[in-house]
Amino acid sequence: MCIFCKIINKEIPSNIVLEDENFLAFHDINPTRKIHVLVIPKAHYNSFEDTPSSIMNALSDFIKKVTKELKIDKSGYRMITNIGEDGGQEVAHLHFHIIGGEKVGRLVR
Ligand code: IU
Repeated sequence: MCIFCKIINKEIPSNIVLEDENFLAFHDINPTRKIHVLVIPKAHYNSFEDTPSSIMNALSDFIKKVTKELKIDKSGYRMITNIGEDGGQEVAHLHFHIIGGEKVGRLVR
């Protein structure tokens, strides 16, 4: 079982922001900004490439609830999903990074 599936099953503890039947948002263990939250579907998909559009659709609604909960929906944030080897994906369970709480700066450094 993958590490994020273990987090979903509460076999590994996490600092949860929001959870519903299908999705989970939790604070990244190694935050890169003041706010760094990961949003994942409870069903396992390796990456964006494997994820059905129906899941993406529902996930986008859940992410907006998460950004409201974090109170960054008005100030803004960056949303990233890394895909595969060249994309720098380390955990093979679809996840969106929600990064903010401060100006995150340019994407390309
Ligand atoms: P990536 O897009 O696959 O590179 O991102 C994986 C993220 O998962 C990375 O930011 C890690 O800090 C984070 N993470 C975590 O929050 N908890 C964990 O147990 C593990 C990784 I392993």
